[in-house]
Amino acid sequence: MKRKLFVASSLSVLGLTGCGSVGNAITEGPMHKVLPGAEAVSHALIGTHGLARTYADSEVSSEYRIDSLATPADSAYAQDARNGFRSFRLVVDGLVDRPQRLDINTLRGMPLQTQITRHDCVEGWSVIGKWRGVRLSDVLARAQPKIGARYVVFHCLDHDEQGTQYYESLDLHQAAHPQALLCLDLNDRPVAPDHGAPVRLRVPTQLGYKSAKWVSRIELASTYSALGTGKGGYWEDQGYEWFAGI
Ligand SMILES: Nc1nc2c(c(=O)[nH]1)N[C@H]1C(S)=C(S)[C@@H](COP(=O)(O)O)O[C@H]1N2
Ligand SMILES: [Mo]
Repeated sequence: MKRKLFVASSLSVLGLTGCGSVGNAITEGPMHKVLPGAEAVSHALIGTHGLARTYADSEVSSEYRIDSLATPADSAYAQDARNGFRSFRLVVDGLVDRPQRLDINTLRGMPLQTQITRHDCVEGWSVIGKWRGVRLSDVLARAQPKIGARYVVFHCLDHDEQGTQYYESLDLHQAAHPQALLCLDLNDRPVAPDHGAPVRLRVPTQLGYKSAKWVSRIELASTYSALGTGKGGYWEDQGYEWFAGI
């Protein structure tokens, strides 16, 4: 993703062009007033809780490509990785009634979901992986978001060459999706450092850049405008669409 920016907005509707009549109904119908553009089309086609397709074990890709900023290289991360991330705590804070600091054992003790889904990078490649993790909604429920919370912001451990940290965000509605998982395992092994260990988000209903790796803090917020340049994510700040539904 260090290369050129593709036009994410057109990509996110590309997969839907076979359903022109639905698209027209949306742009002309009453839903158009509720949800703008691609988001309206995607919600109409898959429903607000529409599920991403799942695959068989035999369809899992033999190699899972890597696409991100560099894996955290600091000695604390490397040492914790060697120790099974014993010191790691996933912080959940912001507009919540019960801030959380969850260690890996606590996360593994929660109900684990397994899903074999396809990861679609905005640059045009896809891989199928078997992911296991806890539902994002289960983690949020423990923290009890306050009334004013609208967004779920993922703060990550990696940063670019300028020192800018990767971050992403979903709204609470997207975060409640049953396939939005905080993943601990990929293909029956703990997620490798290069794929975002120890905890990485998977949102199979949206383009790959929404699936934040190396998540260390989940912040509930009323807005994301104070972060970065205010667009809701590292790549969004550089021109990608905040809504990346596929
Ligand atoms: N923290 C963080 N998360 C990230 C990225 C990143 O650079 N940093 N890249 C995104 C992009 S563009 C893609 S396609 C996927 C790639 O995940 P993978 O490297 O596990 O295949 O991670 C996403 N999540
Ligand atoms: Mo990507």
